[in-house]
Amino acid sequence: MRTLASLLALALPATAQETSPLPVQRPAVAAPVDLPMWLESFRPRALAAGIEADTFDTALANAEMLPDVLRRDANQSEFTKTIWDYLDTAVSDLRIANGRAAVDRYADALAEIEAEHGVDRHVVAAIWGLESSYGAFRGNISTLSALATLAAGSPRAAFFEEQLIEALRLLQDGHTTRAAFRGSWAGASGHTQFMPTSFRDHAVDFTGDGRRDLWGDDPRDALASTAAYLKANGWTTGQPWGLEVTLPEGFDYRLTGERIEKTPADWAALGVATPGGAPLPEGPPASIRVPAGHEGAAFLTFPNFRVIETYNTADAYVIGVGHLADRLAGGPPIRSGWPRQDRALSYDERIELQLRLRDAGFDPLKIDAKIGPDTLDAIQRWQDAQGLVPDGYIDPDLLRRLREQTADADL
Ligand SMILES: [Ca+2]
Repeated sequence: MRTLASLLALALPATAQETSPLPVQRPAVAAPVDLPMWLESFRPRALAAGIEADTFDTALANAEMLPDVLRRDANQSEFTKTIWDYLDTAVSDLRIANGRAAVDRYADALAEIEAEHGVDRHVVAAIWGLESSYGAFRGNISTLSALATLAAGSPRAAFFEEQLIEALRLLQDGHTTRAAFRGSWAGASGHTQFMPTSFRDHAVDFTGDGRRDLWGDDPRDALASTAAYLKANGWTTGQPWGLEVTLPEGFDYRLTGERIEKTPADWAALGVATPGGAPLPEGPPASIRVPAGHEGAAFLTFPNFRVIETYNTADAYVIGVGHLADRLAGGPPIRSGWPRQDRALSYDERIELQLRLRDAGFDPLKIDAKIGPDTLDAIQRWQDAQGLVPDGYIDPDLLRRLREQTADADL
């Protein structure tokens, strides 16, 4: 969700850890918190925000401290995977088949939702597919306990306290029950894993029963709410999220990355084409992303890419949603291969990469293990200076080259 941008809520398994030659400062896991004591201090603030005493006392009577939730909150950056491993799971044959069945089953509702909110039904279904396998796995952690734990013990306590208050409010207003209110460790819940503030701001009652029920077996409120959320975050009706493209021999990879935008016509003039040879669609300025560098697939991405990013900022997630949506609509698999021999860098290695880039004079601006636009830009400039293809792709080989160059540096 938008407000969860930094959480990278992809439930991806961590890669195997390897010993790094650099000592790295890791985020600390918060000390255990006395939850009953914290709830007592929180109670007046919740009541002042409009939560009734009865609601508060009943809803949180059995709230539990969940140490594992705090551990995951602190270790979130460990969750990393190569894009091809991610897509193998995210857009598996089974998820495509289940998705096509789900789109058939809810065809009427999805058509109505698309007409009302202007968001492609296959994108809505793809988010449902990735967030909960079309409702099959909605998460089983008590949302109230998870949010209370995080509000009491996370470094982002204020954010989670607001989520907890909105969670109490939606219970108070009867949208779901305490028993049904379960989801992820980070407090997202329901068919499409909404945070409580996203529920407050965007959820809609599609079924007309007066409840905005994102948690029951009927997914229609959740599907409509997801469309409403995307619309509110700027979805452009009728525009694709992106599409796979081919880049010509000798393409200047300094032009890749979200910061460079050109119209499809301008990209076409540079030799960018569709894999099948059809003309590029007309559209607004778009970027070229190469999530696995010049040895992997390239995508021309339109502004709707950034709208899906408000759900989850990981490029792999957005491409997963977009590609799954295309497959649900009958589109072809991604045609380019991937450099499958490579592995993802660990958290420690990404920190080391950023430190070494800075030391080499290509400052990534932040040392946070996140490979965002500033780090990508620094990598591309460093690659260019080395005479490498400036595609921004990081792998163990790139880190090895950086280590060689900065071996004597005092980091
Ligand atoms: Ca409803």
